[in-house]
Amino acid sequence: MTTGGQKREVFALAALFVAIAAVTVIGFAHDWKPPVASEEGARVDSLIRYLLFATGAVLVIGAAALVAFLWRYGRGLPSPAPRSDPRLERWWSLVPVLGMAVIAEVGVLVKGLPVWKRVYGAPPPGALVVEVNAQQFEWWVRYPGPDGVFGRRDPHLVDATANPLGLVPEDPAGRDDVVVRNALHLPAGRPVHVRLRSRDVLHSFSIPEFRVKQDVVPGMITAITFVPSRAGSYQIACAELCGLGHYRMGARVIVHPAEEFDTWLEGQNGALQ
Ligand SMILES: [Cu+2]
Repeated sequence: MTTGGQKREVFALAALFVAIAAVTVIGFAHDWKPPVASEEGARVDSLIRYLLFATGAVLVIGAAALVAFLWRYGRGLPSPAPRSDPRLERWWSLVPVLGMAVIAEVGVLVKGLPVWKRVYGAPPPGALVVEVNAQQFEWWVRYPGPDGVFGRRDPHLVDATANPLGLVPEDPAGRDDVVVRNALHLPAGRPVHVRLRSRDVLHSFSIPEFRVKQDVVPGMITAITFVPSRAGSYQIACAELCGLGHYRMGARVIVHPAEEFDTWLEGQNGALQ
């Protein structure tokens, strides 16, 4: 091929890389997520930002190097470089691998692990413990009531209208338990420990503003902790296809200022009272 033809190819490639880089940068610059409303969510965002910028920088540097080499050696001129140099190649395999490992590990260890510990570690003392029960196609929320103890449950006692969670009436701890359908009331600024249970199939407890998404698995309890940081009303959406009614398996999270939440909870009757 003529030198002119190759020059055009290099220009076209350079234009392609610049376009990819521009789209990437513009895509990163725009915040596609809903405004964050939990303390952990802010940290998750920070981790995502770090990984996007770090790997984005690697992409741009790599593409620029590729174009530069094409420009320098891709014009049909005899290359001054030796055809192969195993030692150099080994080094230039090792350096990017180590570089990427450092970028990833810094993200995971420095930024990721502390968030993981907050979300999946033991809840801090004073955390509000709430039970969220998923079933086709609704969410049942249970608070332990003034005694702070959840009453026992028996699957045989489940009754769709009278006793949806199968609370055992003989258990005094369960008498003051507060049960709410499709609404999760929470206080702002206080750690919340959510215990997730499913009555039937796999569901997923997802609150985009909290950056929370946790599978709800029948036969086991999954638990997460987070601190709602902003009063407001947000959507809980089931994020796991769980049947024909999956699309309508939604509920609201209502985050109250702390005192308002206490007033709300005191105003609720026990499920079995
Ligand atoms: Cu579901």
